Amino acid sequence: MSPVMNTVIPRPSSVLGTGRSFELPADARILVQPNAPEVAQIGEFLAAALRPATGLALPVTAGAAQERGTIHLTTAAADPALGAEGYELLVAPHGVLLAAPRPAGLFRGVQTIRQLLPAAVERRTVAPGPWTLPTGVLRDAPRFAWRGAMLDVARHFFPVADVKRYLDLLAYYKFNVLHLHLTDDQGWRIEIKSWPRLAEYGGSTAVDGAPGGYYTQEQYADLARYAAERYITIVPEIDMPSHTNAALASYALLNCEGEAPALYTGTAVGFSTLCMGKETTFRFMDDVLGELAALTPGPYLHIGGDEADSTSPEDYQTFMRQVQAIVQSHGKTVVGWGEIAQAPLTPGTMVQHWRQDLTPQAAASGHKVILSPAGKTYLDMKYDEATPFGLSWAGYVTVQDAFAWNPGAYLAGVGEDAVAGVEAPLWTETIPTFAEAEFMLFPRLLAVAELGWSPAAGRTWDEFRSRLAHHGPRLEGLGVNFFRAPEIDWPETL
Ligand code: TNX
Repeated sequence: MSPVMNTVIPRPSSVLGTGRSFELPADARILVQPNAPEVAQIGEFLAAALRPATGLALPVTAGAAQERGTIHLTTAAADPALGAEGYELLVAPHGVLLAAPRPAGLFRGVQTIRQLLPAAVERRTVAPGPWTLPTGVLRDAPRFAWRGAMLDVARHFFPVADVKRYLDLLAYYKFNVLHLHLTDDQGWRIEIKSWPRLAEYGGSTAVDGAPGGYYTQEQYADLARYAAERYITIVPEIDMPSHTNAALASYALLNCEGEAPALYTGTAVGFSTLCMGKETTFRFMDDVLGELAALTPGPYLHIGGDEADSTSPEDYQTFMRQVQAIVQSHGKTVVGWGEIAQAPLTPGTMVQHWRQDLTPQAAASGHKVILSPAGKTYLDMKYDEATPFGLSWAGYVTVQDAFAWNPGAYLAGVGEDAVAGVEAPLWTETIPTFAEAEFMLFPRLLAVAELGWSPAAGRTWDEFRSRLAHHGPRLEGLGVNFFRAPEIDWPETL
């Protein structure tokens, strides 16, 4: 059977198969543009991905011209119209050329190369070849600039190794944002040097007595670096003014009454609030957001703002006015949940829609929107009544539900131009470890990847469904604990 080019997820903008194949020879090399350390690093990433299963040495060497039997990576002479993350891939019977105007585009193209090889290439031990790619020409660039996933590390804590694994999997499907929900009533997960009890005490708990934990600043910086090597931006969230019981429990002086509540391990929402009548609250916000801004190479700080049911409307306005000024003073852009659209927004502030809210009004005054509608993108929702964990307040979310909607025409009055992109949150009240997380994320996350990256034109559920089936063995090779959704005709296992 001659290999085909149209199994890639997310679906590339254009693919022209030419019906032959290129087989990696025993002495295959990865050829990188000379004097371009970033390109060489991407070449090393590709080699490291392919070596374990292929058993090939795959040396990475510098070279400006194409050579037989190589995969050639270059930013020279690539079409600038491909943009910040686009790339062009030419697979000929004698070798591969990957060209992109920017290194990020090469990194995205490298994921396509991986996906064009047999699924067994994702195994971590030597597998039988031959290691062939289908020949053809592929031109590709993303539809949206923000292709995100959110992990709630507050309700249950996920150690650094889990987050790195998640970053690896996100990279494979061309995501470029990982939003970390770092704080909530049940736990504070980031070390703040000026307020050490937040992590030490406020981070000691999780839902239902599960182990707590937090990231030291060194660990967080390491995660940000690991993400950057995958061209993924980490967007850290400090959820305020509600969802703050862990902070309020850690410092009595943050409470209006001067008394600290107990730590909380339940799953109710909306009961806690920062005290807007206290100067200390604003010093706290400035210290926390200042340290976080200094640790964060990306341009965004997420300030939460959701479900502030115990904050008066006047206090909520005060909070929003102050928090936007503070974030701006630290050189970052504010992102907040849809509720923030109830308050006056500073130019540049982005709104993350998750349920019925005033997002359309914010969009009308020029604010960019991130779409996370719960009934489509909340991957903590059960697939169906038989799903062993997860919630169902927004309904069941099948793979087809996650796939079959158009972000550019989802909210009345929020057109394609107002949409920064899509993001799939995983809230973890019922998700104790990353194995359960994988089960909820996969395969629905692949539908989100497709919505964020691929053109809407020509999109059909039937076509996606058959392409998704090819990813069963890939996810298996990657060791992912995925849900064998009955909607998909999964092929024989690896
Ligand atoms: C709503 S979405 C919340 C979270 C919960 C989630 C559970 C949002 C901004 N707030 O606090 O974890 O529902 O699905």
